[in-house]
Amino acid sequence: GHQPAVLWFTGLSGSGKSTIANDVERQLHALGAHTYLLDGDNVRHGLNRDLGFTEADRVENIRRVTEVTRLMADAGLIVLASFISPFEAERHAARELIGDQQFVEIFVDTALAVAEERDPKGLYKKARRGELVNFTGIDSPYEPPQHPDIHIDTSVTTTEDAAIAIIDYLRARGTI
Ligand code: GGZ
Repeated sequence: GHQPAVLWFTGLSGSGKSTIANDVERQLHALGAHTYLLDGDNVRHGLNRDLGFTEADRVENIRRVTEVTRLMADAGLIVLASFISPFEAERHAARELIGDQQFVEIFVDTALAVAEERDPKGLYKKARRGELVNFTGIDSPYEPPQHPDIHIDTSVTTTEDAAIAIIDYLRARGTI
């Protein structure tokens, strides 16, 4: 059987973390694993609708998400969490709560210039114009993980290869 786990994707807006997480989830399903993917789309419109993008609100966003991932892992799921999660302290707290055994930190490492060039929602453009404040990478910090379990350099790794590397890692760890 599969072991519960929390796959924690961190990276800039536009880094590709949700695309990779979706691909990993699809492959996990194909292997018969029970999964749930948490991201800004299904959390910030519901559970965390009271939160914005100040430092304090991001801290609280990640704190609540961390608690939810723990509940879901306790229920036996392989949880995929895809959030910018810009601060080292909250990612560390997530690892502490979930436990090293189940927590997998995946750094989707994309240069700011590349994420900004993609800009699928035009948010970077708005941030540069000053129409959106506290935007990660522009006027809000991103602290890169120093020791992620998996480091994906998107300048040399495709989405497909990244997903395969993550699946291989989970096999080697005995999660799947
Ligand atoms: C960063 C923002 C902001 C600001 C709206 N800064 O690329 P997206 O659009 O679809 O994903 C981003 C998402 C980030 O939410 P998270 O919950 O992952 O952030 S955090 O972990 O820091 O709490 C982006 C959109 O929300 N978005 N305003 N100011 N991203």
